[in-house]
Formats: sequence, structure tokens, C-alpha cells
Amino acid sequence: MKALVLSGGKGTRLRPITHTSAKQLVPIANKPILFYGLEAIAKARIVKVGIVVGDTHSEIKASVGNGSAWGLKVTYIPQEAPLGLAHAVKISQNFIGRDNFVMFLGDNLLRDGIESFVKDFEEKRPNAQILLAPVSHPEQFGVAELSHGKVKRLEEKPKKPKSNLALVGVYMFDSHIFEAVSKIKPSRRNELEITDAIQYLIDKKYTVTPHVVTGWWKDTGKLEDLLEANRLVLESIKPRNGGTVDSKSKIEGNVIIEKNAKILGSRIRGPVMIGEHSVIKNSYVGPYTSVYHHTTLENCEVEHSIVLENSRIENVRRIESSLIGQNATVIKSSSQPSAYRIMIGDSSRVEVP
Ligand code: TTP
Repeated sequence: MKALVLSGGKGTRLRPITHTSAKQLVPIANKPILFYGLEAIAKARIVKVGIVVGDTHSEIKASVGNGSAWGLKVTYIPQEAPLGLAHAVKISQNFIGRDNFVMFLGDNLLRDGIESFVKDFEEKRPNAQILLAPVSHPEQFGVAELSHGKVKRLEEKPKKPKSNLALVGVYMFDSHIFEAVSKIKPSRRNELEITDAIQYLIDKKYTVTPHVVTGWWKDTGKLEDLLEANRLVLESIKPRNGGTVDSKSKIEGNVIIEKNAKILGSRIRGPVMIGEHSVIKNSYVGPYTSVYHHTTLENCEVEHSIVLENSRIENVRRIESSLIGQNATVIKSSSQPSAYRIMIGDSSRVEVP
């Protein structure tokens, strides 16, 4: 058994973050999203992992290396352009060989990992197995129609969904998938779609079985979902203090303060994570906030947000439901005339009161 992790893609829904960095490396509770997937794969006792990479290959390689940190053996598979999930499978045929494999979308997060999913596949031995989750708005997802314990049909964002079971970003295949990905044609958005490849298997009478997730699952492809994933992971943290908290500060609820972080004259209301070497001064950090390393917050209030490394927020009344990128500065200026002075990346979004 091997694993294929998809870490290329365009990431249009997370611009401008994805103009400069890989969305799979955005930290959720101060750990890159991709690492949760690699941990889940290692826990399912899979060792050989292929990571499909695109423009952000050097950043992914720099963070994951050869995978030995997780006991994995990682091979990188360059994809010349994000031509679809099924295209990523197609270019990985040499790496997979004749093995069965689990395909994991590098921006997906599963609370309960993939052990039972892999076990189910090994017991039933179908040609493909898809992971499904009940959702309240199936019309926004790829939806599976089931019949007699098998998958009968897949529909992408159907107007009239036949079930409430959405496709989660984890799949298992035997080598028949390579026949499917070589036969299908690009879709209207000019991608080789994995749903078309799986539908091909169904149409050719190969066995495709469903497996419904236990625990939550999150696709972190857009901001609201990243914040929700951060919320879900922070819900279960255990408090820890590896930094310093001065006597004027107040820590409430579950808060992790990492090595060499300093909390000065501030109130931190958990669940919150403050990363290494970050300084929180005369500020309030509210629930569901993750502050990554080497960041400074001074005279400000931040809640329900993710702040990345080396950023600075100063003298700003209140920031909520936001994602602040690496090396970013948000400050109040006293220069005249009083106005918003902004330099933001392409496709950014700023909401002001
Ligand atoms: P998506 O989030 O479906 O696609 P995307 O990354 O292009 O993002 P957007 O829709 O916002 O433009 O991709 C799911 C995962 O698969 C993600 O980790 C990126 C990866 N991927 C590839 O590696 N190669 C591809 O060709 C595609 C489409 C995605």
C-alpha cells in the first residue's frame, strides 16, 4: 500500500496567500495542514508516500524533506500544471506501480485519520473506495448516490442531490484507476476530474464502495473553512506554557504558549495558541485564535483569526475572523490626513467598519 498526497493546485480561493506560498502549509493550530495528513498516513502504517507538487514545490520540500520526521519515505512528483486530480493520478503511475494506494488531498483535515478507511478497503477489496461525509448543503459538493452498499453514481454540485453524502478528499484505488484516468476527457474547466474517473470505473462494472467518515472533516480550500478547521482543532488542545507570562497578564481557558513566547500585560482567552518567540503586549487575544511564531501583537484585540509568522499588529482596535499572512504589518497610523493607507496583494480582501 502506498499513499499519494496532492499538494499542487492553483489555490485561487485562497489568494493572495497562494500567490506567494503553498496553501497546504498554512498552519492550523500552529501546524501546517499538510502535516496532519502525513501523520494520518503514518498512523495507518503506510510508509511510501508520493507528494504531487506544483509551483510551490520548493516550499513543500523544505518543510517535509524526505519524510523521516514521520517515519515516511517521500518521493516528490512534479505536476507541470494543475490539470486536475485525475491528472495528478495519471502522472503518478510510475511511482505507484501495481500497488493499491490511498489518495489524500493535501488541504483536507480529518479528525479521526484514515486507519478505519484503509482497513475497510483491505477487508472488502473493492477496486475503489470513496470517503463520504453527511453535509447540510450537498448541492455545493460532489455527491454520491448509493445502492446496495455500492456507489451507483457521482454528481458534481447537483441541483437536486440524490443523497446528503459528499465526497471527502480521500480515496483508495487499485491499479484500475490508471485505465480510467487514461480514458476520460478534460471537463469544461479543462481538468481531468477524479469524479469522472470514478464514474468510469462504475460504468465499467468495477466495484466502488463507500465509507462514511466518523468525526469531522474539513476541506480548507477557502478562508471560512480554514478558520473553522482552526476552531475545531483548538477545541481539543490541552493548556501548556513554555514561555513567560508577566504578573499583569491573565490567561483564561485552554491556552498553549510555546517556547520563548512572551505575554505582557495582556488577556488571553482560550482556546488560543501563541507560537514560539511571539510577543503579546497590552493586548487581548480571544477564542479560536492561532498566532504563529515570531509575531508581535501590541495594543490590539484579535479574535477568531490566524496570524502567520513574522507579522506585526499594533494599535489596532479589533481584528476578527481574519487571516494575516507572513511578514504582514497592520498598524494604526497617526499621520495626517487620517485615512486608510493600504498596500495589499492582488485578489486580497479588506473589510473596514
Ligand atoms: P482543489 O482545492 O480542488 O484545487 P486548487 O488547489 O486548484 O484550488 P482552487 O479551487 O481554490 O483554485 O485541490 C485539492 C488539493 O489537490 C489541493 O491540495 C491542491 C491539489 N491539486 C493538485 O495537486 N493538482 C491539481 O491539478 C489540482 C486541481 C489540485
